Amino acid sequence: MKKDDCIFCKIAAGEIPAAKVHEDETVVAFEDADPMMPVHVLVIPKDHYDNIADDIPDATMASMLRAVGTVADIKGVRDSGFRIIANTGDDACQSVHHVHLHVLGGAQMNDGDPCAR
Ligand code: DGP
Repeated sequence: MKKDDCIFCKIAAGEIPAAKVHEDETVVAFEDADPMMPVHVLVIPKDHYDNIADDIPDATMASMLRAVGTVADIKGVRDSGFRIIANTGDDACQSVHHVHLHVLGGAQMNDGDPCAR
């Protein structure tokens, strides 16, 4: 499913460019346009869901989480450590309403930060 006027749907479909890190039949991972850390990759499903609390099929959820490990390997942060964040809704400052996991790493973090927007 694709949603009109969703920028991440357009990235998933290749209609607008993104620096892709990983892709399979279910998910795409690409560099965040405004990185907060040396490693800042977004993992999205190709199908549109508004946020992590949407009615996401189990297989799609599993693919997203599996992709996190793949991204960590590709970006070289599996051993050093990384953080995943899913901003959800207004209180969490979700700005793009297509579910995405921020994969953040590449530098020492402190408790409580970074809060991905
Ligand atoms: P959030 O605030 O959790 O909804 O994060 C949305 C992220 O998406 C934010 O870190 C910036 C990123 N972003 C927004 N538009 C684009 C885009 O067109 N391309 C890429 N690569 N990233 C984008």
